Amino acid sequence: MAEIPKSSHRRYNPLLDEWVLCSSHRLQRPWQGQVEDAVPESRLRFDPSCYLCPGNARAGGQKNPDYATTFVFDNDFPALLPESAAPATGEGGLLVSEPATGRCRVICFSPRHDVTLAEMPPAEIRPVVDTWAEETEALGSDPAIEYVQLFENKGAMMGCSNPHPHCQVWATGHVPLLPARKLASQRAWFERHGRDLVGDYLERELGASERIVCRNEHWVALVPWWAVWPFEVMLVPVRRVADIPSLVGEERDALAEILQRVSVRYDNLFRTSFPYSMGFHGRPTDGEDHPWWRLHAVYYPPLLRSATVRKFLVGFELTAEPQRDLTAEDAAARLREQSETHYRQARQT
Ligand code: H2U
Repeated sequence: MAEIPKSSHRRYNPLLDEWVLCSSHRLQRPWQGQVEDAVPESRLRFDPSCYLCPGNARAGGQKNPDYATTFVFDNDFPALLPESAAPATGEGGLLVSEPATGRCRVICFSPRHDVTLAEMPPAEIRPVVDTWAEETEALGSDPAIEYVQLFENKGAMMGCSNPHPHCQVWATGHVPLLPARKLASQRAWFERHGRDLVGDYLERELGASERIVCRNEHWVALVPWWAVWPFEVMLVPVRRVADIPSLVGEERDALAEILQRVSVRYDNLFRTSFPYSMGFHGRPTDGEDHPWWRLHAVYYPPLLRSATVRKFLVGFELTAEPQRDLTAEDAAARLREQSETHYRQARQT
């Protein structure tokens, strides 16, 4: 078990080849939290003005079907298009550019406007997992697509445009920056050790347990050693699979379950609908097996001390390297002690 230093130190992220400065001595007590009931959010089951609710019109004039579980559509304002007329430039290594192509889709998790993953039973989240698998498979099978990124922006604080539960899929003709770094790290580790990096990391974490938040038979939720965001969480499958489509039925059920449990713990922490950006990192869709790759999900939530007090990545973080005061171990302990009954439900009963 690695000793946890009490004085300032840096921790290494072997997946992104990055460092984070940890100033644990700055906190007299590990917890300066404050719990408050945030202003109640709008709880309309159906919102006639929502462009994601069943039967409503979207910006392009298209009408959503009367869907009952998940609903997927091509983003009406895609960041990437299948064709690009941009030329490749950069002779001499400066003013370098290359054309970028791809497809962008939106996935609604539920016809209901007033729920989040924290309030959906795992049986209702399972179709979301299956939709993620189908979209990854369908988009990734296009030879023009090298990588499929699934991500959820939740909460206005993270720039989410609409509380209706949804995520986005951006399928790209290139492997983007962060997955490309993870590809290089995982491949190098595998070539050196003959095992997968994330699997080796998981084994160390299970041996130590101080950064584990919760787990089930097939998935582990933990605050990574190298966490940058105060309550950053990583979801890791117990069996090495390289992507969501490779998950078998039981692993998909277990993923639905742990997604819900982590979301409830997050909401309960500050008694608010917890904002975050989360995403899945699976293998590139270039037709290779990528035996070094282990699927994982990352949550990057901005809140630090309450429903309104957030961490900013500014100053030293922006100009030099990320920094945190709260230790990953204390963050994991705080998440671990949360109930798995949602505070809204607890209040009703
Ligand atoms: P965010 O909430 O994470 O911004 O995702 C919503 C997406 O929905 C966003 O990418 C798209 C936006 O382009 N959108 C449509 O495709 N159609 C609409 O009518 C409005 C928004």
